[in-house]
Amino acid sequence: MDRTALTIRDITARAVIVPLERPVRTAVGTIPSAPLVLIDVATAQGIIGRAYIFAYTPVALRPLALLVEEIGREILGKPVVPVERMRDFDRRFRLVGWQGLIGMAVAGLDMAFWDALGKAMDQPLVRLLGGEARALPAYDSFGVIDLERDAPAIGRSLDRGFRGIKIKIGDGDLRKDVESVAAVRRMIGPEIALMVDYNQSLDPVEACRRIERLAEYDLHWVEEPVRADDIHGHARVRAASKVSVQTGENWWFPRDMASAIAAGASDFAMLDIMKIGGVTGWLSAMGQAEAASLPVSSHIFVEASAHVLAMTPTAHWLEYLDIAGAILAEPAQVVDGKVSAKGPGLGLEWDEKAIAAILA
Ligand code: SMN
Ligand code: MG
Repeated sequence: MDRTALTIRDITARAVIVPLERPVRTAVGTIPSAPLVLIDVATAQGIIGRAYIFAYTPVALRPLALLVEEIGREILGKPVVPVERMRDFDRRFRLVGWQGLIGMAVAGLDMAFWDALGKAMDQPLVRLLGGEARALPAYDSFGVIDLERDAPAIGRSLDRGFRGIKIKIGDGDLRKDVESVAAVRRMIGPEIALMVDYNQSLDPVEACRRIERLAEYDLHWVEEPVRADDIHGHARVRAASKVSVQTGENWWFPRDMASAIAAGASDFAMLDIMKIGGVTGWLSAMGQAEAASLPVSSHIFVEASAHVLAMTPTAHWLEYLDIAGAILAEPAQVVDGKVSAKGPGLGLEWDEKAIAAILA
């Protein structure tokens, strides 16, 4: 009997605003809490596939939830075969395009489909895909920091065994960037990897100027120094900088990644499992990264990323930035600075009591 022969019976999407341990302060704005759409794909066989997607801003939250349910209505009765459903979505949305809420909704459904298959086989998704749930080196991801306020938390990160710390910069002038980077480098010492993230806030000339000045602090990477969609600007900065360039969290589906690779935009690839097109999109993207010898790191989505990153040939770092833990029955665990995938499926079970308290 084929336990993975599942049929889509019902798709629901719930909009919630999830509290964060600390706001995500970036050079281009602050995310005080996580607007998430919780997706449940109920199958005729009784299995429920679950996933969440991140709307970034509350204004997109309800429209995104509605979009998931509208798209879901069109596929009721179809088999839970993620690759076929993605092929259909590709054709169905060719005219409107993947970028934006459509792509986010499609990726969320894809993740829920794969979750359902893992649950049907009672296996963590990584095992279903032929990998193993190995412990992945993670870095603790901070926003723009205020050392007085954040020093205790950075200390706790080191106590938890994180071997990397990321901070966001670019919210002020170069002097402020240097102050933050120098202070954190002093605090964590020379052995811990230090990453910085400009969140697309500079132009290429200013980015080169600032990176030149920051290079003495042994930065592991400088992330999104310029606009995410300026792949040639990223390539210019990369060609001029001693520090490795990281980008990719805003690549929409594997074709966007292919364009960035062709432009020589980055030394690494930071894949966001939602924007890259879910598990199906990630499987395609990881092949591109291997062919281009790009080390792959994940972007938020800790739980699902732990599965796909564990089987990525050029796996690099898992970003630990927990945006969903407050509504999960079992939030992702960090053990000695590492994260391992857990199942079955993606290992997501909702904490319905916590959700009831914050339903948008
Ligand atoms: C980031 C951006 C938006 C939301 C969460 C995190 C950031 C990162 O660019 O890389 O962590
Ligand atoms: Mg980033």
